[in-house]
Amino acid sequence: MDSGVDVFHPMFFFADGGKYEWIDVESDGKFTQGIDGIDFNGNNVIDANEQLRILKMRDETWGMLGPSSASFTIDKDFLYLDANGNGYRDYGPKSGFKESDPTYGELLFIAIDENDNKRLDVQETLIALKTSKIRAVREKDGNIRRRGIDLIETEPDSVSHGTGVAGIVMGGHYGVQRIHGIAPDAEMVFANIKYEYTPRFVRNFPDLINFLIDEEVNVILIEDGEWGWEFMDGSTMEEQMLNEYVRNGKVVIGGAGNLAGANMHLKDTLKSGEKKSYSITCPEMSEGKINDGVFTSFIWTDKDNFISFQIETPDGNKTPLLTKGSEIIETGKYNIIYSRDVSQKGTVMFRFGFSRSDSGSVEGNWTFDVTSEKVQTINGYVVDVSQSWAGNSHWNEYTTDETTVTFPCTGDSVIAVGAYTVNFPFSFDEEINDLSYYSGRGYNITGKIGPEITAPGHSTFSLSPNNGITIFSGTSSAAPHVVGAVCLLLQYEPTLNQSEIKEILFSSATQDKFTGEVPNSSWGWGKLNIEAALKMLKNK
Ligand SMILES: [Ca+2]
Ligand SMILES: [Ca+2]
Ligand SMILES: [Ca+2]
Ligand SMILES: [Ca+2]
Repeated sequence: MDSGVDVFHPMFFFADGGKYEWIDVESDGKFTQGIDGIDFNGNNVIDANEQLRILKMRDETWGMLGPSSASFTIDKDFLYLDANGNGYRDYGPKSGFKESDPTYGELLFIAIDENDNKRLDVQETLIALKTSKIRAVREKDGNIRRRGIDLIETEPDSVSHGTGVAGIVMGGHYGVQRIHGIAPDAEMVFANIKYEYTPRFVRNFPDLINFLIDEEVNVILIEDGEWGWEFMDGSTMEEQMLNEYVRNGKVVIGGAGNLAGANMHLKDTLKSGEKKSYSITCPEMSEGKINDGVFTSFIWTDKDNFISFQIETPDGNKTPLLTKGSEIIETGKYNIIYSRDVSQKGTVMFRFGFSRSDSGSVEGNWTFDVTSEKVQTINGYVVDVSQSWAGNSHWNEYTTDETTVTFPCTGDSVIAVGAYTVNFPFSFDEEINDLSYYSGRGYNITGKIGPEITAPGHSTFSLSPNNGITIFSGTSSAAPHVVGAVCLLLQYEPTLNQSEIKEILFSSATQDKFTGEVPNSSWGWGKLNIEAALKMLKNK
């Protein structure tokens, strides 16, 4: 469940198109593009439509993977048959390719570096790619594209997030690329998220979940995290649908969210009758958008406690005391929507949305005077139009990283994955192998531990649309590492259910000086250790 996928990325085709020898036409002992090729018609000549050229991967890693060269990099780039001799790779329906065409364009090859000298030698084999690893895509408007029918027509991944996630799960080919996915033999089905303007930003979850269940996928990976206007207690219809799916023997995994470290969550314990003030500061512009919608919610566990709220707008006007019900009220130039709701699990959410009738920015300080009837711990969340993890609009008091695992990873059956830092730290004071500062923490409001396992999340590398290799970070990167690991376990033993998989993953996870004693609410049961997990399964 994500933004979509680039169905044309070479890393998303299986190497099932057969083995080929290539001919070194000028006998210079090396691959020469546009001259060397494959003698398909057996006439002992490389004809004009038999020449191979290099499809360079577009390196967006700022040199983190080393310098790029213009020549063929055998553990990164692909070769293609330049069948029309125009010097570039034609692909897709616009160039006349059809669903039945392998690799949906001019034929792609990987080169097998048998002697491991990082170059393509004359006697070394090429393997043609053929079949897409993508079985189906449900597009944002509900249209379903299927491999073998019309997958070639799939809408592009304009956000590029899903392509990055897919690369970590199943991109590439064993023993070929330096950077490839965890489970290259896996297939994926995509349910493309449609984003909305106000929380919940993803409203088509039930449709997406139902589609994936109908497709009988083994593992659902949820790539969305929301915190505004959510009960955060696993009570929603969507989370219960996932419970049902797991009860049927399947697996659900999601990124714990990147909400820590950005002051978008506060936690405080109110005394009986005590009035406390909390405030948010909202910028005029939030990540390039006019900040014309800011959303806050307070949640607590005692539904019989009627906590009251009075809000002071940035221009100094105050609302009446609000304790229950729901309404849209005008206060000066601002519109305030509020409601008090109780979840099926008894969690109370008092939510607010701030906007202006002239659609202007709600910039400035908003203050909440909060009075509780009883002793009560409350959690406050804020999110704005940017829908961003960066904390553009943020709390000024009582902020904490606790209870920052986001919906729908708050679901009882979702394995929430935290992120730790590998390769390159985010900042100078962040240590390799330590928890990424933004990785969502527990405990959840229900007492669930929060993240249950952690995996590499920062800085990791994956794919981007249009033949890209890119930096891809966050719990969004950590979670597909765990999905890939689960795919490998299922490849070995297809009958494993979620509780069996959890037992293997959690008991094989690495504990070190960074994780400390496990389980804990930052790391769960520790760091994903795929090798140990597979060995544990094999030795069972
Ligand atoms: Ca040559
Ligand atoms: Ca020929
Ligand atoms: Ca061409
Ligand atoms: Ca070689």
